[in-house]
Amino acid sequence: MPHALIVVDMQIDFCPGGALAVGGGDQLVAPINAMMGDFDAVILTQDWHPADHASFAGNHMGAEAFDLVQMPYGPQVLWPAHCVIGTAGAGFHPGLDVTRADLILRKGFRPGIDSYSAFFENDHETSTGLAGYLRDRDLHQLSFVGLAHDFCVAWSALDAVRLGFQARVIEEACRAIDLDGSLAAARDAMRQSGVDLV
Ligand code: VGL
Ligand code: ZN
Repeated sequence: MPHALIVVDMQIDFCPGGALAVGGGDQLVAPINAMMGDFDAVILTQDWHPADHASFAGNHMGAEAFDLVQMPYGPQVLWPAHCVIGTAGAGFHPGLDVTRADLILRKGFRPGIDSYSAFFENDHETSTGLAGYLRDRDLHQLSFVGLAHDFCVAWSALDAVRLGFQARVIEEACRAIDLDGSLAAARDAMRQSGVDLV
């Protein structure tokens, strides 16, 4: 079965020195580049937010980064401003081999709603269009790597199995933010949903 590698959010702002740095994020560049040739397709996702995005703590009076708030679509962690459209931090890590990507999928560009998953925005309803793209290309087997393990990687893998794809997460090629046990919770949820953790 055709097999796609989905490389999640390997961007400057999620690497050490970036606005929302994930520890060790830059260490994934070489192993991810090395595995790209093993797949029938490579897809990169790119977190891509307008400056007035609702997930940014600075856009909420009195809020601080990493506070949890209720949005019309459910709970939302507030983040430091990151991956702002057109800024250097929104770019891919300069070492990432972007030449191999068939598709670059941007997400999180609507001001009022965040999008961790590559498939749906955080209301779990608004589609990014990725499922249709993968189905049209018969890419039913998906491997996920990148940042962050416990947010965008996990939410993407969970949606993938919910949509009927076969999904696995290559854990040594992921790094987590790990807020209040979020990595353990995400791994439990993935295991229970039938995501293969390898
Ligand atoms: C991510 C928080 C906010 C991620 C993106 O890529 O996991 N996390 N935006
Ligand atoms: Zn984001």
